[in-house]
Amino acid sequence: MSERMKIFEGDITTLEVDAIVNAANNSLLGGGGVDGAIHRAAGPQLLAECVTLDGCRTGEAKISGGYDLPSKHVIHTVGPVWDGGRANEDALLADCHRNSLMVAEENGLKTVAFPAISTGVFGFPKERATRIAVREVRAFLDQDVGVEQVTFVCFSERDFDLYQRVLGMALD
Ligand code: AR6
Repeated sequence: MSERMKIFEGDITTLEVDAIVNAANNSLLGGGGVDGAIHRAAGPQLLAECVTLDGCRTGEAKISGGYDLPSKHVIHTVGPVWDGGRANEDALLADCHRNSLMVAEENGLKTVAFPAISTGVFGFPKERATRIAVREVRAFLDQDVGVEQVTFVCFSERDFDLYQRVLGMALD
């Protein structure tokens, strides 16, 4: 299992995988954070395709091409905005991971990379989000699916250490 879940510290737009997941917003028309970085690196054709996708509900996921990115596809998901834990945030964040992986599976993709969805602008507590992300990815991979490898992309050393700790516990 440890070979099927990896941690990478750095910029998700540099990864050569079948799909990188975007932490988008309901419009799917771009934004700041990792969403902005993905649109910049993919080029204007990504936005042109996103316009045709008709938005995305929180917790759901939609796929597009990767255009100028080294990854073949982008799977856009919309994480919950943290509201103190009173607004079903945990379940919605779990849905983001599960639905992104289901979209990958439906499209025959084998390698997928996730950023730490909702933990930037949307304010989800990092450790809580990391535990949910790892639990959902692990449960999905345990079903013996076509997706072979999932990379958790950490944008700081601190996030990398957190993922290492949570993954270590998950694998005990
Ligand atoms: N590669 C990997 N991770 C990154 C990168 C990158 N290039 N850039 C940032 N991160 P955020 P959210 C990390 O705010 O909280 C946008 O405006 C970052 O350090 O990008 O889901 C959307 O349009 C953090 O750990 O996403 C939405 O409106 C993580 O990515 C809103 O922000 C997520 O931070 C979504 O907010």
